[in-house]
Amino acid sequence: MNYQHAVLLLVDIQLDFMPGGALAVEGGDKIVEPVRRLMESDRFGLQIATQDWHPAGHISFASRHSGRKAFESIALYGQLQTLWPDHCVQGTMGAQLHPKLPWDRVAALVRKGMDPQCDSYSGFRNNWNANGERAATGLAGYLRERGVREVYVCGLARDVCVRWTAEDAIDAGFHVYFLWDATCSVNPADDQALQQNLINRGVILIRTEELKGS
Ligand code: VGL
Ligand code: ZN
Repeated sequence: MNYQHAVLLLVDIQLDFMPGGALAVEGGDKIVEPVRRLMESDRFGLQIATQDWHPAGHISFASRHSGRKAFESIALYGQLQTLWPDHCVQGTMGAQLHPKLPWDRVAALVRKGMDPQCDSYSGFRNNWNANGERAATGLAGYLRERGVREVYVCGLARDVCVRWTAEDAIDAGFHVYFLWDATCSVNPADDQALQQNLINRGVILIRTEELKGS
């Protein structure tokens, strides 16, 4: 085992974020092969997945806000909220984890975005609620109790849920590695700025082929 105190955190690798899905990330399916290799390598002492899992009519859906279109932003609880197409609705096909990946290897699944009134991008904390707080999911404590010190993030979308997860992991005190080629952006035009932001936050950007034993 190369990375004993490390978790591979698999963020939102779900059909709705794949080409043809409700909130398709262009080229999102290109991550499936590198992610499969990571999952099957047995390099990580622990593998954990997140799953975006919204109730129908979720606050983040443009369809909930009359006169609004998907990808517009509104003010919500004093913060900017992007409005999304309906996606990852609990129990639907689009919410399913990608069927070509070996999910049996995952020790726990963190479902997020279940609060009808609050969005949740990160696996560690919800977005801000009406009280101006970001509720913890318990993942940081879970990982600490398991002896994890390093968090390796991959999945979709690079510039939304993977980014927020990486930044929260930094804030929770973990060493964070961002597996760049095992992620893909909703908005690739902003990738350079995203790289700089992540580096400034202390996130280490790496490619999957740079991992030991690959
Ligand atoms: C995501 C937008 C809305 C993601 C989830 O997984 O990146 N993006 N919900
Ligand atoms: Zn969502």
